[in-house]
Amino acid sequence: MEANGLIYTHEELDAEYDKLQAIAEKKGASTWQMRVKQQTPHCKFGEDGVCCRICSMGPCRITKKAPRGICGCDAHGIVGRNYLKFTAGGSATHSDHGREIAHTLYCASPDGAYHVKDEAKLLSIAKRWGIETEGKDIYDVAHEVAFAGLSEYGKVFGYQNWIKDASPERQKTWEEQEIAPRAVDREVSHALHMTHMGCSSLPEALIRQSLRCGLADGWGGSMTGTQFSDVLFGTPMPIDTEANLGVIKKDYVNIIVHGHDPSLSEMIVEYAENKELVALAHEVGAKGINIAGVCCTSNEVAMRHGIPMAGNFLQQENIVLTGAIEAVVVDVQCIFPALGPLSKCFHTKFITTNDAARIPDSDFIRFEAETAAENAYKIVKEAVENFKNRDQEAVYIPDLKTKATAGYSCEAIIKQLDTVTNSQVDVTGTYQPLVDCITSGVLRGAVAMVGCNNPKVRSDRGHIDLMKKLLANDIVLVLSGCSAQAAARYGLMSKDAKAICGDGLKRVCTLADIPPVLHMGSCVDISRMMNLVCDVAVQWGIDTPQLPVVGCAPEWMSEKAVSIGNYVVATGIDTFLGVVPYVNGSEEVKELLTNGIRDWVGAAFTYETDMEKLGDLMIERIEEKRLALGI
Ligand code: MSK
Repeated sequence: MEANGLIYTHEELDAEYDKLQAIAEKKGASTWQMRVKQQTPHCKFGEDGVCCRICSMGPCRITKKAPRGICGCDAHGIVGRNYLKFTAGGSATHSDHGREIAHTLYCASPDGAYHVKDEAKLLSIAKRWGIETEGKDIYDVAHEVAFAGLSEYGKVFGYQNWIKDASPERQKTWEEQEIAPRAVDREVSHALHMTHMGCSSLPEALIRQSLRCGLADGWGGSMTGTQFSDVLFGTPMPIDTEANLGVIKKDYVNIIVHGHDPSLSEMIVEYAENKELVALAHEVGAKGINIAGVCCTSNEVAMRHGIPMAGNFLQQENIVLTGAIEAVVVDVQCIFPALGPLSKCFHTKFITTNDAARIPDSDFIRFEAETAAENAYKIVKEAVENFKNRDQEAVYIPDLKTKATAGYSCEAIIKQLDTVTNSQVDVTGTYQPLVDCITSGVLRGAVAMVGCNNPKVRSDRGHIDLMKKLLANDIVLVLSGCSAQAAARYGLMSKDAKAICGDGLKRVCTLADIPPVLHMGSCVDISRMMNLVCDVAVQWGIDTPQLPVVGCAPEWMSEKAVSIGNYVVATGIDTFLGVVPYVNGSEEVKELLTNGIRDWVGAAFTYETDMEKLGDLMIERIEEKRLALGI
C-alpha cells in the first residue's frame, strides 16, 4: 500500500502494526507494548529525580517528611546530581562513537577496507587545526588528523578544537560562562567527580557542568563522529530512498543494520554486493541480499547510499516480527535487549559486534576496523546461510512504503540554495537566500526536530502531529535521528509533502526543489545543525539566540538526548521537550533549566507534555524572536 494521497494517517499505520502485535501474542513473544503495561505506573521517586543511590548509606528518597538524605543533601542537590550524571552518560556515549570513527580514520589506507572519500573536507579540517598538508600524501594527512582528533579526548590544556567553528559570540559566551568544553574525557570525568558522594550539591554548579559536558559532546565527540564520517564515507548529498516495513523483501535475504556506527554498516552494505555472497544467496534460493536500516545506522546508510529505512527505535521489534529477517546486525546504542529472546521465536540471527554492547541471546562476532573486511564477510555469509531456515508461510510484511529524500548536509543545503539565488549581489555558496526567505517572512523560521520515540507519547504521533502543524505555519524543519525516520515513514520527507505546507514554505520548496522536512542525519549529526545555526547567525550578523529557530525533541528517551539538549541550549537555541526529564522534584533545578540558564547562554528549555500546546509554544517563541528582530 503506497501512502494514501501523499501521507499515511496514524490509523493506516496502526492497523498494520496491530497485526504484528497479534503475531507476537501468538508466538508468546514479549514486546515493548506489553512491557510498558507491566512497568506502569512508574516509580514516582525516580520520575521526580529524588532517589539518591550514589553511596551505600541509602538509597535515600526525599519526601516532605524526610527532606534530606542521610548525608544531608536536599532534593535540589539530588535532582541536580542525577541530571548531571544523566548528561555525562549521554556525552560519554556519543563521544565514544566519535572516538571509534576517529580510530577508523586512523586505520584508513589506499588498499585497506576504509578510504578517504571527501579529501576536501579532510584538508579543510587539517587547515583549521593547523596541520601541515603541503606535499603530503592524503593518507598521511588523514592519520595526522585522526591522531589529533583522538588526542582531543584527553588534551591536557585548552578547549575542543571544533569550537573554533562556532560563531565568535558563542565562543565568547562559553568562555565567559566557564562552560567552554575542555578534553571530552575530562568533562565526563569531572561530571562524575562532581556527583560523587560528598562533592557538589549546589544546583547552579551541577547545571553549569551539565552544559559544559553537553558541549563536550556536541562540539567535541559528536562533531568528531560527524565530520570524520563524512571524510571516510562521503559528505551526504540529497538521495532518494524508501521507508517503512514494506522495504523488507519477501524473496530476498534480509539483513537489518541497527545502531549507530557507520564503520560497521558501511562494510555490511559493501559486502551485500560481494559477488560470492550474492551467488551464495541465489544458491540458497533467494533472489539477492537486501539491506535495510533501523535507528541512526539507518540514517547513516540512507543518506550516503539510499539504503531504505525499515523503522526507528520503537519499530525494532516489529521488524523481527515480520518473520522475514535473516539477521539483525547491531553495533552500539538504542538496541533493545529484547531482540535476543524475540529473535529466538523466529529463525532470525541477532548478531552483536561491539564490546560496548554485549547482549544475552545474541551471536557475538567482534567487528574491528583493522579486520573489517573479513568480519563483514563472515556476518553477511551467516545471514545468507540462514535464509534456508526461514518459514515462508509465517512471513507477514506489512505493505507500507513511502518515498523519501535524505542527505541534506550543510554543504547540500547551501548547494540547493544556490539553485534559487536570484539576488543582484553574488551570494553563491552562502546561507543568504535562507536569511532572505526568513527576513521577508516567506518562511517564519525553522525548527530542528530530533530525538527518539518514547512509549510515554503515543509512538511517533508527537513528531508527526507537530511537524504537520509547523509546516502549515511556514516553518521549515531540519530533522535527525528517529524523528527523521518517523517523518520518512509517514511520507513527510517526500518532495510531495509540500502539499500540506503554508503558501510561503510551499513556494520555497518548489523553487529549491526540496522536501519541507530536511533529513540531516543521525543523532551525532545534530552537530551539523549546530554548524548550520552558527553559520546562519554569522551570515545574518546576529547571535544565535536571536534567530527565529528553536529545537524540539517531543519523544526523547535516552541519556544522549539530555546531553544533546544541553549543548543545543548552550549553543543559544531554545529547546522544547515533550517528555520531562527527571527534575520535577526540585523547583530550583527546574527553574534553572527553564529560565535561569537564559542569563548564561541566551536560551533555555520548555517542558510541555501536551503536543498541541508544545507546538503553539514553539510558534509563539519564533514569532517573539521575529518581533524582537523587527522582521
Ligand atoms: S537512534 S538516541 S532512539 S534518536 Fe540515534 Fe533514535 Fe534516540 Fe536512539
